[in-house]
Amino acid sequence: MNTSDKGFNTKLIHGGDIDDVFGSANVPIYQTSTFRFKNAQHGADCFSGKSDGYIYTRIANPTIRALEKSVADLENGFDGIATSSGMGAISSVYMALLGAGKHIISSDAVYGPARGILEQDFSRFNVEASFVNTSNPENIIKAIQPNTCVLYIETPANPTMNLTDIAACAEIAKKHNLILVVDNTFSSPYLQKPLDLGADVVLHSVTKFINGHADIVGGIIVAKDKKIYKQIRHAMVYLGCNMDPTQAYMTLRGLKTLAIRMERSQENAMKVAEFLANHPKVAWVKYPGLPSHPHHELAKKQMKGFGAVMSFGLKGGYQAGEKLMNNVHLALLAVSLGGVETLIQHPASMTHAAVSKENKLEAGITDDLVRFSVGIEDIDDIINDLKNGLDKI
Ligand code: LCS
Repeated sequence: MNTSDKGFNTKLIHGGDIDDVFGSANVPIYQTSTFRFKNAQHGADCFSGKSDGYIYTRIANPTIRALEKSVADLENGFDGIATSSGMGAISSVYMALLGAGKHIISSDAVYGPARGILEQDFSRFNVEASFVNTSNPENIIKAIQPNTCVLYIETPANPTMNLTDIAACAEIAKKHNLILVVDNTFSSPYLQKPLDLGADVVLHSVTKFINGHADIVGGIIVAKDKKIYKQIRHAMVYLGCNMDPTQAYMTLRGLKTLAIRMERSQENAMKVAEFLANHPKVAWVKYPGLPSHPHHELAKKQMKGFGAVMSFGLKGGYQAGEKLMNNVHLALLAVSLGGVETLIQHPASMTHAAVSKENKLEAGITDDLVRFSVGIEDIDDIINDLKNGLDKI
């Protein structure tokens, strides 16, 4: 079904439909590496582009295409490119858009390896990178060089929960001829649509909210126009970080409930944030839904809701945080986020361990920062779990 004129929930349920031979209600898993050609001419036509038949799963596969088209429709983009992981999406975008002698400006607070791959790997190919606090657009303008070609932002950012004004970045990018890439993992297309705000490329770790069930790792990229889409697809296919058909099937299944999961988890998150903010042992809470968040007004402007992730610090610093993490039982002490289950972790020693101490502090990833991703369990149980953990400190 063509769902381009339908509502968000209808797109979630029917966006992945394909016209398969047996009329199955769900997209089948085409678990095949290769596809038979009708004859030699058909094979040649598939390779030359005269026919759009499938060739080989690293290049394209019907189950994966269903997910790609579905998410592209949700993000209002030209087309999508599914990848083996969120880092596969980021690497493909960097490989496609950067080159020797080029410069990229990135938010300083981004998922650790998204920064690490620029500092440790792309730097070896003479790609320059500047990491700035993109919450203040002035910092971006100051960092622009004649060779800058990409502006990469993550909003809300992992794990500081800082927001960046996407429309303001789009204006800067347009003026200075930069490609604006937005990591939309923390919001999902349900809460935020970067392409509508002027971004050129949006990407996700679908491991998080899009799949939502902590049972696969995956990524996706959606480009606004055909030229950039083709550039990134080429890089993904040549790097070989394609998604697997079963991963795509699992993601399509999780995607169907994205809106209702997000609604429930952000409703819980608001209550958790208020509970923490009023707790005597808590020093600070950063959740875009709290009026105390420095970018609360921006959150109201560019997001449809405040999401389900927050960071906080305890008055007893890291030691108190460590005690809390060891004394919660419903919240799993685990990295990742955006699933139906509540998770707690310590970014400075876990997800962002590879970022240097100096860079962590500059980006606001302090040692006391605990990250909390709120699931869809009963709110009383989540709060009681935190309450019991805090009582042990
Ligand atoms: N972008 C963001 C914002 C992320 O949080 C992550 C992973 C990625 C990209 C990379 O995606 P992946 O390759 O893992 O699918 N964030 C993680 C986290 O905070 N804990 O574990 C992984």
